[in-house]
Amino acid sequence: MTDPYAPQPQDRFSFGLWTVGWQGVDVFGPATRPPMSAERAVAGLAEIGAYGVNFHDNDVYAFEASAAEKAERIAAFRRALDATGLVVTTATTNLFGHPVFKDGAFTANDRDVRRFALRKVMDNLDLAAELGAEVYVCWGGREGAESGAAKDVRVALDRYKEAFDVLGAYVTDQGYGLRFAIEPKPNEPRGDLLLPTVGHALAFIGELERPELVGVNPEVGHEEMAGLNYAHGLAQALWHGKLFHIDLNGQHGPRYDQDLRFGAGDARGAFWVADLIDASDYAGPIHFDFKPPRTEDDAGVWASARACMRNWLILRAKSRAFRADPDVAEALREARVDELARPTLAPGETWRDVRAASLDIAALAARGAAFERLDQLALEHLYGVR
Ligand SMILES: [Mn+2]
Repeated sequence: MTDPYAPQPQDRFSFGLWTVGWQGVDVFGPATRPPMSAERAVAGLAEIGAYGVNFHDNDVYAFEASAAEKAERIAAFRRALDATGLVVTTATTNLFGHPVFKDGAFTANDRDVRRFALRKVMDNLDLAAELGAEVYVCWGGREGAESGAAKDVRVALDRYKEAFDVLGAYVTDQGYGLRFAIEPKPNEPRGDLLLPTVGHALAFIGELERPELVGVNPEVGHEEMAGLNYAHGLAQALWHGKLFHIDLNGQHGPRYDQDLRFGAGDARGAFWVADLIDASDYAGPIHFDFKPPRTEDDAGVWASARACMRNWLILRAKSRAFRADPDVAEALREARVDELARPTLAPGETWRDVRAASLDIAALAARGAAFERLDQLALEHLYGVR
């Protein structure tokens, strides 16, 4: 029997090179695993059934690499991509690791740092375009502050906008088909980060010179660190036509960024994410941005990467079974979920008709919403008893 939860190319699963390549360095201790080259990450991801990869410039070559070393590392990465058929779906820039970025990149108070950051992004946009990436993720890793007077947030947002305007001009002038996806995060590594949630990022995008080039890349853990409902954030991004990419992982509420494998955090939340994305017109990769815990050896790294894809396929199957269940169809009707799609005013009506209509408020107030039965059906599918 074929495994229904085996990844297929049409599932478009992708991983950041830094996920399986994470050495387990945290604030309390050094690496627990040896470095992993980009070509080994690509080969391993192809072996477990991934479709594509995302990379930071410095996942492929070191920050300090000479021109010759950089060329050699990029060539090895390319050979691995060619040998495995893995696609570069996405790329991004490391604007947070090196000490030069300790006060941020696009919003560092130091103007020279901001100019260096833009140059670093443009260098990697060239490589991203060459390798066929369609989306360029921008996580403002250290764009933020720990103290009030150190950062004038309104001025920092001027500089943040300026950076996206310059980069938008760059990809347009170069004729690249790349679009940017801002990845919000509320805090960590800075005390407070700029563009902390999907909503902040969507509002910011509306102020840019080329808003059509910029969308969002919401991450499960980042929204849940802010106590928010990730599926709701995705839904609003879809509503705005701005869901350019997704970063799937797991998190247990407001605490440090756990980057657990997808499905290992809030399982109920993950079910609704699979349900939403499966029924949406989102056409980007199903991308995982997680960290195999520091406890794991190499075998554990690949076990957790495989599990991300498997959990997605399991939850997607459960969501499809939920949607196909006749009891669910009846419960949805009872809960009047379809009625929400009906405009509040009928064609030709105006506010005058609304004001004139007589309503039985007491009867409306007494009417139950019938949501509990519906939600219990979802839980029973999730718990595997239906
Ligand atoms: Mn994270």
